[in-house]
Amino acid sequence: MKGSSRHMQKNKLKAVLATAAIAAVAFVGAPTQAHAAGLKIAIMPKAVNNGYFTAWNKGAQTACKEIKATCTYLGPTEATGPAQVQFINQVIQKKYDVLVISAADQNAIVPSLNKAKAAGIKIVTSDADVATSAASSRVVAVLPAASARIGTAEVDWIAAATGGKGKIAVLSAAATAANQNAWIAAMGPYLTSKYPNMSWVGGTVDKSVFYGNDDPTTSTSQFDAILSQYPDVAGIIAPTTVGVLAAAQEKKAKSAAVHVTGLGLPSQMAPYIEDGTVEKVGLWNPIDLGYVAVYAGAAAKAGTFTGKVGSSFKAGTKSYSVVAGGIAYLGDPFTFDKSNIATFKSIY
Ligand code: RAM
Repeated sequence: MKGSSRHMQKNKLKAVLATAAIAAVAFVGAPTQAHAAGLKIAIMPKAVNNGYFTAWNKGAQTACKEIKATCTYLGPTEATGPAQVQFINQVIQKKYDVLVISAADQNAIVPSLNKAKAAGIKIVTSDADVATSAASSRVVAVLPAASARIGTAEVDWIAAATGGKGKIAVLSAAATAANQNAWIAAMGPYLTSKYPNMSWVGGTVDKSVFYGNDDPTTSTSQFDAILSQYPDVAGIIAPTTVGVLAAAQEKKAKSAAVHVTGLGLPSQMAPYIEDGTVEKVGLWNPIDLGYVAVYAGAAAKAGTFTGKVGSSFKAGTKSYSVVAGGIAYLGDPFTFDKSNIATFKSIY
């Protein structure tokens, strides 16, 4: 009786997750708002050679088709601000109408964004924002979820893996990225207050962060650096799809005892979740994130969306409102483990 009701519950959960996964892409549907056709929109990732941004661009391109815009995916192969600046200059020269950008560096790109803004280009940051002090350089930031939700969730995942014990390190992207930095800032006090038997390898969270710069080779060598500097490390949180993949691969190659979690693409992490190298990772749907960001930019160009706190825009069937800081949020991340990875790995 117990067993069969558990089985039913499991099936029910599977059905709910499958529906959630489909719902996550389902609102990529018919346009709900009139936009001028023929807009020229630039979609700029931190770096083009990152699978996360390939998915983000997929959603962006879907939105572009729906609103009959011409969208170009362009950006550097190295996730740095100076490398992005060269591409922002091209966007200005080629007179784009809208720039959707994930900021590799929260400060270094701001002067170029201000030039673009002065040229009449509507700028939407998406995924990674500029510094709070530079918020006026963009119309709105379309971000996955509140930073505290993302950062604290990752601490809960590593606590579940380590049994709530031991020393933890962070394998991040670039030191200049606002998104990772905000998530890491939220991890620090949460781990200390919620998990008395866990601590940071360096004493505090900021002394426990290693930067892999969203580069697979650097991420792998930084993973190794954590293990050699802190041989008793119990868990590594990698709040970057590039970092968590490198960590899983290197953990497996070295048969390292350390637990690994973070923000991973289910399609990339599936083999490591299926073979038990990694218990659980999480992520929002990057396809939806890119989709929503394009709609925000097009509405701003059409003059139907100001980006002011309380203003809103539509993307597909949903409406998004701007909250404090000039931010519109997508929603909480999903988590992926052995129970649902098969469903999610085929989506993104
Ligand atoms: C990497 C990038 C991106 C981040 C994801 C989780 O792909 O750093 O900005 O949002 O990880």
